[in-house]
Amino acid sequence: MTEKTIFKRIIDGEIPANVVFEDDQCLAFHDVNPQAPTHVLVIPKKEIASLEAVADEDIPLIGHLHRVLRDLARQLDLGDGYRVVVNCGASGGQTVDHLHFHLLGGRPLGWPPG
Ligand code: DGP
Repeated sequence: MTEKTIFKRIIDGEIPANVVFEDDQCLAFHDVNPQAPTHVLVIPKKEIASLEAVADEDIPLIGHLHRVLRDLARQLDLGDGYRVVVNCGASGGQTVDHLHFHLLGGRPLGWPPG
């Protein structure tokens, strides 16, 4: 059996996280290493390794996650603008093999990213 990812351990309540939202499909919590004044991660409770691993049956879930991201941006007062980032694969900067969406805001965000 493969080892649980750190995010699966957070979902299972084995390690703590600063949770800002939870429902039956997803969990949102503050990133431990914030890159902006607001940096929240939104993750599906379903174990999906990366964007590459998203199946057709997951499309409604992905839509739901984006509605949660939009609603969290409003709740967290990111009305000036924000960024949603998915790092995919090693060269894409992905370090945790559980699909996650970064919600970043609270400062001007430069472009292009590094
Ligand atoms: P990525 O590089 O896209 O795979 O982003 C993984 C993010 O997860 C990174 O910004 C740091 C964050 N992270 C890693 N471990 C933990 C943890 O145990 N708790 C929390 N809250 N965030 C974590």
